[in-house]
This record gives sequence, structure tokens and C-alpha cells, in this order.
Amino acid sequence: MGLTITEKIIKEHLTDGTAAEEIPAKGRETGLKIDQTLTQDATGTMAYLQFEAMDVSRVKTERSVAYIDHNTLQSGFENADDHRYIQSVANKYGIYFSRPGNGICHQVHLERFGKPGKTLIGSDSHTPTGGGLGMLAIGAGGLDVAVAMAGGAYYINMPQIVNIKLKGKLKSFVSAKDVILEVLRLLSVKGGVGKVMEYTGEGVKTLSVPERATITNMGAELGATSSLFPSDEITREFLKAQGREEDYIPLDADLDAIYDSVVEIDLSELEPMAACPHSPDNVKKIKDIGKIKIDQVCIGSCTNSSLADLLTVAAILKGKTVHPNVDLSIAPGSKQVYQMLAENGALADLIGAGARILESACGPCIGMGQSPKSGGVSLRTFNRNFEGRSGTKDAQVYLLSPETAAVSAINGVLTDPREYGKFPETAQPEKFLINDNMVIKPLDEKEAAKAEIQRGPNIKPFPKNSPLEDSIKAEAILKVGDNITTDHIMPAGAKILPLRSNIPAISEYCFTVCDETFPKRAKEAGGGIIIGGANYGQGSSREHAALAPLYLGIKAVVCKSFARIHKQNLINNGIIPLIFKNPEDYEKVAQGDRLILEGVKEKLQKGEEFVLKNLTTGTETALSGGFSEREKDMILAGGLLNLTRKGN
Ligand code: MIC
Ligand code: SF4
Repeated sequence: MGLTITEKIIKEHLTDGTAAEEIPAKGRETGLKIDQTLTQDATGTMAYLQFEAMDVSRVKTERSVAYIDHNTLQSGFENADDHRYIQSVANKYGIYFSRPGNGICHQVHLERFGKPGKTLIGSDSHTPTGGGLGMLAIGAGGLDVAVAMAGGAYYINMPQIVNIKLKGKLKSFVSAKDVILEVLRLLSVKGGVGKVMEYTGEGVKTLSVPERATITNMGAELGATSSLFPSDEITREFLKAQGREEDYIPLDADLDAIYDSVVEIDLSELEPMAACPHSPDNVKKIKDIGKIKIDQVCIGSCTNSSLADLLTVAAILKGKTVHPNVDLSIAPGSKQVYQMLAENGALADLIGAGARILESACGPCIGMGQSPKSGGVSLRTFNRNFEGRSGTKDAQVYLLSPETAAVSAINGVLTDPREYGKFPETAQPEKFLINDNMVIKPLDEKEAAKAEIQRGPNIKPFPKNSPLEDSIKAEAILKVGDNITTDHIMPAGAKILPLRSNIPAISEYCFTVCDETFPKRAKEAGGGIIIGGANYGQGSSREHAALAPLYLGIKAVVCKSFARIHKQNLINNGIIPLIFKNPEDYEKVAQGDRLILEGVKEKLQKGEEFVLKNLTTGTETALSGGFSEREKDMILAGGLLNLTRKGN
């Protein structure tokens, strides 16, 4: 039987005693050997505190890289303290350190480190960007990344594999962003949960590596475990242009590979589209949305900040002026992109048109500046438009391509870029500018033994959980609806992000997007149970969306379904995630009801159904867990760190 690309990579990386030729059954928990890891600073501090607690002298991966790209606005000592801490850990433990200014982790990793056929996990949900190079790249919680750095396996449930078959060629002014927006329109933000999206077909040959990476990047918005493209001659050309042709291997699905489902997309039929507020799957054609007045345009983020993207933007803006009512900001994805734009003059075209040029970092994508005006309409080439994420609660954020963003910035209204006229073709370089002077190599083992870790006052200890209680009696402290994101649970932005290393302080903002009183109420009640709808915890990999509720005393989350990374983060930290067996039972619990779960340990161990008794209404509701043996042990111990300590 032929194999898919995903199965080929998984087969090469099985760790859990499965015979090498066997492909694990769908849904089975599967341990993978991890070749590469990446962290970013907003999740990295926690990941490295956890790594330090594991008492390993050096990372065991082929390549681990620590990036500083999220918390780059230093309006107090906090972020700078965290950067220094991460740099000192990287130095000591064999991790490459990408300095602030070197760029967004996913863009830099694609350019300088990613390799076809390898496994990569990163403490950031957009790690699947690496799938553009034919790697199996997966977003994970910081603790999972710490375990992988220490040589441990990373566990996934053997995914369904969806074949997205591309044919035809994109027309002018239609871009890779429109491809992934189409996939989101077809499949929704829950459509990828438990799945890997594999792109095949003749259309693949028409897409460059950065275009492929835009598509795999936003596979995160489908909730997919990963997304990937074959590794082919286009991959070889890209790696060669990055001066690392030796990293190339060809990788493709077998002709008789069997997929769980197939989605066909004709690239030549796509039109410019946008994801409308407030969800990446609320996708419409630009021409159907109409010429709405806009206040802001932001170009950049790990989705659309490649050299090719910004050269096109520069060509569109050359000799023009940004509309007087529009604020345009541009953040090149990496130092390589930035310097090349500078050297070929495109940067001058961007500046000349009136763009506000930002540093190479996440910036406005995570609310680190550039929040729109009250009720402002902001067009962004980013990947997430969740309510409030921009830093302005009532802003209306649209996600779209660099072409649509640039043309609209000139016109002051949302514009179908095809109205611009002739597409300004740009020449792509045969060689990228290679200068890794902003990547610091770690110390050798002898030197490392003497190196000190620098810990600033912003870094507070990691919250500890106690082993699972047999009876959980608590209030339904909060009830929320479907598609709650980690930006609802633990908001980010310039004000809150500097508290990422200080769980007691950051907890004061937990769920405040939904309910300002939540942290206070939870503390007064001594914790509680959270009731949620479908796809609870979609979005980022931030562990803080588990750590802050843990700190506030949350014992269990009961909902209709979970997003993959968040569910894992809850388990890793000893909060039990349970699912309504019958989704309609969601209606049987109201916020404030007194609830009790009894015989929890035995039911967990035996894999039995849980019963949620509602002491306020007298009703009973069946809940399921569906945990693997490994997950059961983690929940019983009160989290993975407790379990590791117990094992020692
Ligand atoms: C995001 O895009 O939401 C982030 C910020 O990159 C997160 C990580 C974080 O919260 O630190 C992600 O995608 O995982
Ligand atoms: Fe950074 Fe935005 Fe990408 Fe997250 S989605 S890694 S915040 S650029």
C-alpha cells in the first residue's frame, strides 16, 4: 500500500515500540522522535523554566532554536529580562539564539533551519509554516517542547490525512493567501482538528516555497495538527538560494497513497478574498464585501512577510501615496527580507509611499502596538482576527493578501486588487542574502558547564498543581459559547504580554475579554469548573491559557469539543478536560450552578464515563474523557512535571 508524505515522515520517527513498518491506526496515540524544536519569547520563558527543571545538561535534538520576536516592545524591564534569561539558557544548553531584530521565528526557521522530511515542534501554533518545505512541523505547548529538547517523544493522535489537490495556476492579483482562505471557507476553523492537510496535484508546482508556507502557516486556523507540501525541485531551488542545497531531499506521496478525504481546488478559479470579523473562516470575496472605508492597513506577520510578498507590495506602492485616512504599517518577516528590501531599493519605495516601517517581529499581529482607532476598520495580511486581539476591542479586522492590502491602502477603501491595472511583476533573487550574524551559536559543553543563567525579577516560579482529587465539587464559574479562543482565555497585547513569566500577575487578565469579573470571582470561589461549547481553546499554543486558570483554581473544563493544543496543555498541567457525551447537555448547566464529579480517579483509570451532577437543578449529565494511559497518568499526578518528579 502506498504512503502519504505524512505517513512517510511519521514512519521514520516512531518511538513508542511500534514496528517500524507499521503505520499506527487512526486516532491512536503515537510517539514521535523530534529532530528540531523552536521556541519564541512569549512562550519560551515558561518552556525553559520547565526544561531547567528536567535536569538535562544539553538539548538532545539535532537543532533547537530560541527566537525573540513577540515581546519586542520594551516599555519596562520585563521583556528585556526575559530576553536575557532565554539567551543565557540557550547559551548553556546547546540552543541557537535568534536575537531580537532577526525576525519572526517561522519566517527565519523557514529560511535558515527547516529541512524536508524532518520533524519540528515549536511552542507556537504557527510552527506548521515549516510544512512549506516538506517537514512535519507541529505547534505544541512549551512543556511538550521542553520534553522534546530533553530527548523525549512528542505525542500526537495518528491524524486523518486530507488531500488538498490543487490544479491550475493563480491569476494575477490572486495569491497564496486566497488559497488558504478558500480552504478555511470550505472547512471552517474546526475543520482540521485531528487532521493533517497534505497538498498535492499539478497546482503545487506553480507555488514557491514562501507561498506554500503562507498556506501551511494558516492551516493552524483550521485547527489542523499540521499541513505540508511535497519537497520537490522548487524546494531544492529555494534551499539552494538560501545556500543550503545539501539540506534538500525529495519527498512526495506514493501514487497509490490512500487519503481519508480529498478536497479539490482549481487555483485558476480563485478570486481575492478576505476573512471578515471576527473569525478566520468568515471568508467572502472582496467584490462581495464591497468598498468599505478603512482606517488602517498592516502588512507582515509570519503568514505574509516574505521577500516576495514585500517586493510585490513595494511595486504596487511605488510612486503612490497612502490614502490620507489610512495608517499603513509594514513589518518585514526577517532581517534577511529587511536587508534585501533595503539593498534593492524596494524599502525606499515603501517609505516613499508613506508606510510606517516596523522592526522584523510579530508586532501588531499580537497587539504589540498599532492598535486601530475605536471601531476602526483594519486590513491585515495576518492570520487571526479574533475579537480584541488587535488591542482595540471594537475594531473590525479583515485578513487578506498583501496585494489586496497594498491596493486598498492607496484607495482608502477595501479594493479588489484587480482594479489596480497591470500586475507589477517582480524579479525573485537567485540567491538570498545570507548573513546569520544575529544568530548566536551556543557555548561548547566545557564552557557551558560554567555558564550562569540570568534571571530577572520578572520571572516568577512556575505554579504547582496537586494530584487529582477523587471528588470535584465546584461552581460552574463561567459558561462560554463555541469557538472560544486562547485570546479570550488569556489575552495578549502590549500590556499583558510582559507578564508571561509571572503567572500570578497575568492571571488577573484571565477571561477578561468575556467577563471582567472572572479572575476575582474565581479567586473568591476558590476555583470552579468552566463550561464551554465546541472547539474550546482554538488558536494559539500559549500554555498560559491553562496556567492562569490553574492558578485561579480551575479543576476541570467541560465542553462540547476541544482544540488540540489547548487540550494537551490542560492535561499537561493537570486540569481535566471532559466532553459532553450528548452535546445538547451543554444547555443543562448554567453559570453559577453547583456541580459535583464523583469517583473521578477510578473512572479515569478504568476509562469509564464521568457523571456531572448538577446540585442546583438535580440533573445528571454523562461526560467522556477518551484519555490515553499516558494522559491518565498525567491527570492523576496533577500534570506532567509532577509525574516526572514522581518518576525520579
Ligand atoms: C499567536 O499568534 O497567537 C501567538 C502569540 O504567536 C501564539 C503564541 C503565544 O501566545 O505566545 C501562538 O500562535 O501559539
Ligand atoms: Fe507572531 Fe502573529 Fe505569527 Fe503568532 S501569528 S507567531 S503573533 S506573527
